[in-house]
Amino acid sequence: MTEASIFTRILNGEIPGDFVARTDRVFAIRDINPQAPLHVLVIPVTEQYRDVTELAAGDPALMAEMVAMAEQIATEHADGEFRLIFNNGARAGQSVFHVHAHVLADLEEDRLVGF
Ligand code: DGP
Repeated sequence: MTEASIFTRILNGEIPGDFVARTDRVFAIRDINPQAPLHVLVIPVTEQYRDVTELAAGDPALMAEMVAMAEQIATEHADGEFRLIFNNGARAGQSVFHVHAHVLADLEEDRLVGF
């Protein structure tokens, strides 16, 4: 058996996490290294999809649930507008291969490029 991802370990309570939303299929935690005033990771409970390419092909409805959760979080914690970023592959900055979306909000206009 492969080792559980860091996000699964957070979900299971083995590692602390700052949860901001949760359904039976998707959960959201604050990023440990925030790049914006609001920086949350939206993550499917299943870790069967490594990246957004696999997720979109395997379960587009789950991807839509992630987008809906991102919108809900941006509305509750910011002004409702947000960036949604999937790093897809190590050379694109992906370090955790349990698919997740970065939700960035409360952005300053001069910091829109670079992450
Ligand atoms: P990526 O580089 O796109 O795979 O994003 C992984 C993100 O996960 C990165 O922004 C930092 C975050 N991260 C890594 N370890 C932890 C952790 O233990 N707790 C939390 N909250 N976030 C973590």
